[in-house]
Amino acid sequence: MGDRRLTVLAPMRIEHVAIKRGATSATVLRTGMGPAKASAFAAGEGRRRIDPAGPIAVVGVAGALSDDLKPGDIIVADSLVSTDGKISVDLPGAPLVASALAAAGITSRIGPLSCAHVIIKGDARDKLAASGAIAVEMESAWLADGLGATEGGRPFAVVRVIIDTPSHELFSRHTIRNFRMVLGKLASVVAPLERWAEACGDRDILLAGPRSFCAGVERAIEIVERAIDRFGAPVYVRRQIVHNSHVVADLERRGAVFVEELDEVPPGATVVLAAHGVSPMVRSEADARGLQVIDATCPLVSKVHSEARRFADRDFDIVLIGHDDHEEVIGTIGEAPGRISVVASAEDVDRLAVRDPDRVAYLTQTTLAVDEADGIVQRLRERFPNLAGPRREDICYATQNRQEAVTAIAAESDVLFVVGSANSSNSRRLVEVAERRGVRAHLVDGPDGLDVAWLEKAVSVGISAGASAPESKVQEVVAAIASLGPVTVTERTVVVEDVSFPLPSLVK
Ligand code: 0CJ
Ligand code: F3S
Repeated sequence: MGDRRLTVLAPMRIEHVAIKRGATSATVLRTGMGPAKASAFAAGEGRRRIDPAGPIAVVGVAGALSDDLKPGDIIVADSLVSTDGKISVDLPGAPLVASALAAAGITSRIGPLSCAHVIIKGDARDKLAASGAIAVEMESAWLADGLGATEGGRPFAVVRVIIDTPSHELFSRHTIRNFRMVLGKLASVVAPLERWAEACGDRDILLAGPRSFCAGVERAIEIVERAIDRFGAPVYVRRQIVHNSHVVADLERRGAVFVEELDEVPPGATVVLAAHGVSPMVRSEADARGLQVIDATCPLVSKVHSEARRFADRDFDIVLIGHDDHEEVIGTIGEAPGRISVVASAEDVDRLAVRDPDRVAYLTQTTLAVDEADGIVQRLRERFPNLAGPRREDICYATQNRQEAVTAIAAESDVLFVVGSANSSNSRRLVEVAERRGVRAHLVDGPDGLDVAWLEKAVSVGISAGASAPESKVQEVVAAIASLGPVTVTERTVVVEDVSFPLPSLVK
């Protein structure tokens, strides 16, 4: 790892001088300015002097396409498109480059770069901005194309410092002053790029299976999509349908409106209740407001609700193992208010006060760590030998399978990433399960959450995803890691899931 030297490519002489000043171990080469010189460099000196698999970073100035950016702002390209449409390069490792800059206290913006044949000025900037690009320069696409970055496996980064903006164009009176400041910034990004290059190398990626969406999450998302199709946007959803920022953002784009409480929903509108379940009080409130309710509560959560009612009817005190601020737990408590005590640890069990030690039952949140919950149940049995419980474990099949799959790859992983949002209980438990198996583990919402420092010296990388995390985000994380060098991807599937739940009649 990191045994290949970084080559930094600087287009203009003035950039080359500044960048050389910032380099410690990198080779800094001058390519010349513009597409023709960049292509000629790639075909000639570039081929001769650059290690064919070594990491390359193009560093230089760029023009901003909107006034959101100002001179001195630093851009990390996540794609390059030439204005003639002939070259298009994805750079999925941009978040890793940005993380190396961030570790050095340098803030950057990730976005698409346009690569033009001529200096872009005036109205031409607005036209290019419409393509989605945030800045424009004149070399990177041709360098990437000529040096093999388009074929994958060759680490390639583009970091540009904004020199001019639509309201402060190049060769205005601001240019000289800006140039001095910008040259300092060019020098400052080289050491972080050397750090990024340290993490470049070949890797094995182990994908835990099963991972990502469970049957309850698939169903919940489908319910919202079908409700929008059937009843038209907006369809209101109480709370996050599942605890994942990407799922929520995607459904918002399609016409879902997420609310915290039902009083934000107009009378008579359609509202979907999230997968984690609600207290009966919420259903009564929906009735009182005349709302059309579509219930996306996972059937496995509904099962825990009916167990709570069953034990409450038999006059048991109920101990619910779970996290008292979690929506699922709040919903379950609502089934038997005053009867349920929540415990999150064996120590909590010692503090419990019950009416009759022979009439105590336990239930669990569906997304707990199996090993942790087992310890708590054991302590409950020690205190209450006649403890009653559910007929079958409440921790759901999907939670158990994902934990088993993480356990299966943990021993072989130097680092393990769990894709999932920070408020996803089952995703967080996967991180803890991995850590208890002795592997460094990190929860990431997607590639933007990755830190290149975590990948230094990590040859074997395990990846899993919580039940609410889309597989597309897993693939983006894989692509980001593959931007550091060739990867071998292996799936390790401990069990094949074939669970599905029927849809509610309103959206069948
Ligand atoms: O409790 C559930 C119905 C699990 C839903 C899927 O996962 P997520 O992340 O939305 O929820 P947790 O925070 O409960 O894991
Ligand atoms: Fe249901 Fe378990 Fe998924 S409770 S929503 S199947 S994580």
